[in-house]
Amino acid sequence: MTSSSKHTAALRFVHYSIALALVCLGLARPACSQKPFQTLLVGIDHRTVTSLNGDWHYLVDQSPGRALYKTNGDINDSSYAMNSHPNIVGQHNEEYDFSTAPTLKVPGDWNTQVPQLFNYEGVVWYQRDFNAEPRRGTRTFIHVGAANYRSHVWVNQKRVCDHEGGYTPFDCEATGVIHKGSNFVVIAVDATRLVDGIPSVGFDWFNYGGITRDVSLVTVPSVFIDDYDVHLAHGAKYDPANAELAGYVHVLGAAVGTPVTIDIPEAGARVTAKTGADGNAPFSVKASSLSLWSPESPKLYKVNLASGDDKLTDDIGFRDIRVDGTRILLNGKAIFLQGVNMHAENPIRGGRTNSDEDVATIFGYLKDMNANFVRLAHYPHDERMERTADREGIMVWSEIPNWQHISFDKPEVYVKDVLMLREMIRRDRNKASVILWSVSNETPNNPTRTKFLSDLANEARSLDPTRLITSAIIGPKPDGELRVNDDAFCDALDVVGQNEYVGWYESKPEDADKIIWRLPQKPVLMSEFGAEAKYGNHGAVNQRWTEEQQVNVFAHQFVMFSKIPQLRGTIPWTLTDFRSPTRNIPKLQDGYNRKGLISERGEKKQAFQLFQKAYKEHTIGKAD
Ligand code: GCB
Repeated sequence: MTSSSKHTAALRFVHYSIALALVCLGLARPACSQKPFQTLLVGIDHRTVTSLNGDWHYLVDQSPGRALYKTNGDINDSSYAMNSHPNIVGQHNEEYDFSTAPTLKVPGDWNTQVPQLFNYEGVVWYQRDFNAEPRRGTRTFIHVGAANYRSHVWVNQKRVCDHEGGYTPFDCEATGVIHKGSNFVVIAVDATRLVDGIPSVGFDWFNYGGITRDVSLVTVPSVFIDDYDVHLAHGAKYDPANAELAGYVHVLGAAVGTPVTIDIPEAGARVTAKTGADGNAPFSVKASSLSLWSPESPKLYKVNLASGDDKLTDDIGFRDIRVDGTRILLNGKAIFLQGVNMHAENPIRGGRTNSDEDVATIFGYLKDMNANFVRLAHYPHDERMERTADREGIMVWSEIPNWQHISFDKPEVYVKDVLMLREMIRRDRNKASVILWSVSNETPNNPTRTKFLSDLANEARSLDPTRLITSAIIGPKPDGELRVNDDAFCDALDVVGQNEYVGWYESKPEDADKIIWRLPQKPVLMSEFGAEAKYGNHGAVNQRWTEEQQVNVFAHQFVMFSKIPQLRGTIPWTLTDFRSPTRNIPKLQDGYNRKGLISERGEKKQAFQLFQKAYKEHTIGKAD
């Protein structure tokens, strides 16, 4: 990104922050609890931090949050957040006590840890003690990888931040609030669904509540690197001789002209840039030797960043991704994406994915399937996923949870959406594996939504002009043997994701053989297709819920795909069966969406083998 476009992006964010504040003034407060963030630390897993993972005491609030919300909807700062202890004898005071309360593991959803909380979608209060030794000239943050859906954080009784959004990270500044010795943090997490939330109230996955990702205490110098972007310079055309790296390093609190060093020894690239008035130091530098990142060769470089007292080393790969007509080019070479969809749910133990073991299991499946691509549906997953994808050479689609019905008519929802988009892009913009930012999934085609999402797609493009912007479009109404996607929103996309369930929700599996698609003249990914099957349930190819029928649906889809010239990727729904409270056919579903190629216990269905073979032999689709 050029310095001016970065500057424009920064300015735009300031505008949105102001807009958010104004919008919130006029709203029911619980619906608008988020304050614009001061910062969001990038590369946190490459800094030395104090982990706050482990056992946290918890108390369940009375729904809809009697201790958290005052009757007018304001946040109550003087209830459980105080962490005071009851007088068991003597004068009556409080009627709660964290110190003797049971514990929940962080990171972890509450649903799979406490049987009574399995279906709970309200407020849970978390508390833990921690030791600190604040030093002069430093700043301290509590970094939360993700907590679903709204979070309010107090340190030593002072509220340090509020956050809305269940799948993106946030930082709460504790500088000046923490002291030497023992401190405590209280986090109230509210998993209540909101009509104006993102996602809104109805969605086809499990609403795991709680602090679902890592929490850490981060101490940095008072002037520190909070954001950076190091990428292969993205010119108008791909140039194989291009060895220029470009981007920016943002140093929070830096005076104008503060030097920042970007050093990539193995690539023979080193440059010192200077911060501008906004703390941002744009740079570009020629590398004397550069191997580009690709699935075949997922090369990562040690990138050393330093400014003043702060330094950090990240592992970053460099590659070029762009569209040429209906082709997708990776480093100038046309590619076909052999993908699969997945939710962030652990296939063996259930619950949210958030550990190295979880991620290793998933990448084991992806590799076994010969996939080179994964769609992380329908929200940003744990950062470990992108880190592992970077190392393993699996390309990634990352998405914000604009799922089906969103309040597209509300400006404040747009403002929240931009913040969420920004948090997603900021966390993962240095991951070479991420090639696509998706702004939505299966939204209703009407002018209000088209304007909203087209603006959001353009926002994503201006925040990151080096990647491709996409969205999963809902399957069109059947028109005999025709399926027509004439959604105007596709104009705002680089790559069109097309969902469809021919052979499951509509038509018979074999009808797919005759279906002809009219699709935009852009690269198209069949971003969802599939059928439900219970692992071990066998029968005829036309018997629903059997493994044989699931294979049959896919086999006919492959025939249909062979007639789509601009098809550049296949992404079956989905890698594993996943919990969804709306899936209530006893004995077949039992609370699971059964469109997985693998069961929730890790058992591979016949359809898994079908894709494994097709992907190994590259029999579906063409790169150009
Ligand atoms: C869809 C949605 C996905 C659902 C899937 C299904 O179109 O995008 O979230 O889970 O269909 O199984 O119905």
